[in-house]
Amino acid sequence: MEILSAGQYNLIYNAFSFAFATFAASTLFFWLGRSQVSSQYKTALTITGLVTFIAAYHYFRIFESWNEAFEFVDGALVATGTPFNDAYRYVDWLLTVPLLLVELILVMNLGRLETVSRATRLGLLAALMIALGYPGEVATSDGQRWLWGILSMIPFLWIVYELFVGLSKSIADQPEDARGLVSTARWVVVLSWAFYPVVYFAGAVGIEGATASTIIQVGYTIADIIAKSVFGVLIYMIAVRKSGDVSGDSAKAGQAAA
Ligand SMILES: *C/C=C(C)/C=C/C=C(C)/C=C/C1=C(C)CCCC1(C)C
Repeated sequence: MEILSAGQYNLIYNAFSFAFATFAASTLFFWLGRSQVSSQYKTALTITGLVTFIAAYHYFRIFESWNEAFEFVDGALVATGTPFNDAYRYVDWLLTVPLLLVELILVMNLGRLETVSRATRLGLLAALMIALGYPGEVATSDGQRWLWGILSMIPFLWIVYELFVGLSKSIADQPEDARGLVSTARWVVVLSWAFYPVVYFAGAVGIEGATASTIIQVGYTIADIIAKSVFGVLIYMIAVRKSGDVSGDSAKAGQAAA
């Protein structure tokens, strides 16, 4: 990696440190929050905390790797020769991205069959999207980056389609006071996720250098915080609201009986 200015280096260093603290604190919040929701939503919060736990671990490793890749010698930043390990990100995504979709499905409290089929389909699509993106991320030619990136866009667009078309009836069936939050959660997924391919393809149109590295590292970090912690808070709010929402549950039971 080309040498960054001390300011750029510190900005990235602080972003990684901030993300680690955010994910660690989020994990505690989500797991302790399980006691605030009724039993059918506890698994959703367990998984929400698992996602931020996995992310906290990886940001700790990313932070350490960043620390080892550079050092200051007489006030000047130099590379130590130990390469910065960017693969932690993809390993993290491979685990957390399917789980994020499972969170959303679980908190919607759909029927058992629908939960299993939607969570499986969305989870597999998400894993496929990340697995297809990786060869392009580490490729040395722009052509390869384009090829794998476009292949990865197919499951991505399929997920967006599932969230807006496949889930729209289930969202309409949510209790009225939770419907808006569920719809917001879906938008947070789509908008925060859309940021990743933008950053990725910026690397395929020749944006390079220290400024690009700074944008990519800080940009992915901000997107991760929104996609995992901010989204998690929405999942938590939906679970709390639906737990207190006796009328919503009985309306649902009424529908099932009819
Ligand atoms: C917590 C981490 C999250 C939510 C990561 C999400 C990552 C993506 C939505 C990545 C998508 C990509 C494409 C759609 C095409 C180019 C390659 C990727 C992997 C950057």
